[in-house]
Amino acid sequence: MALGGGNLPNTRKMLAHYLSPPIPTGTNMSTIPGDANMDFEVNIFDILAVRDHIFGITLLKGQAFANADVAEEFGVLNIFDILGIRDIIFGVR
Ligand SMILES: [Ca+2]
Ligand SMILES: [Ca+2]
Repeated sequence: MALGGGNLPNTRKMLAHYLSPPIPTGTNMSTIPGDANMDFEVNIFDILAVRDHIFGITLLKGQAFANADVAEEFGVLNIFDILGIRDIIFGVR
């Protein structure tokens, strides 16, 4: 198979897209404390998301991590964040 020069521009375009994927704008991103799964609600599913993170099943990243990190120690997700989210759900904090 010859190297198809005609396909090159498209390949480069795809590569550029791969290297710099569109970054979601802040306008539609949840920053609600406790909203670990970024669906604009704080409920049991956020606790499950933090549990999955702690168990290494599905790691939370970026804003999801920041939302989930509601209790000390900050920068770390652990049982205290689960308790903190529970308190948010029950409205006691
Ligand atoms: Ca949520
Ligand atoms: Ca924490």
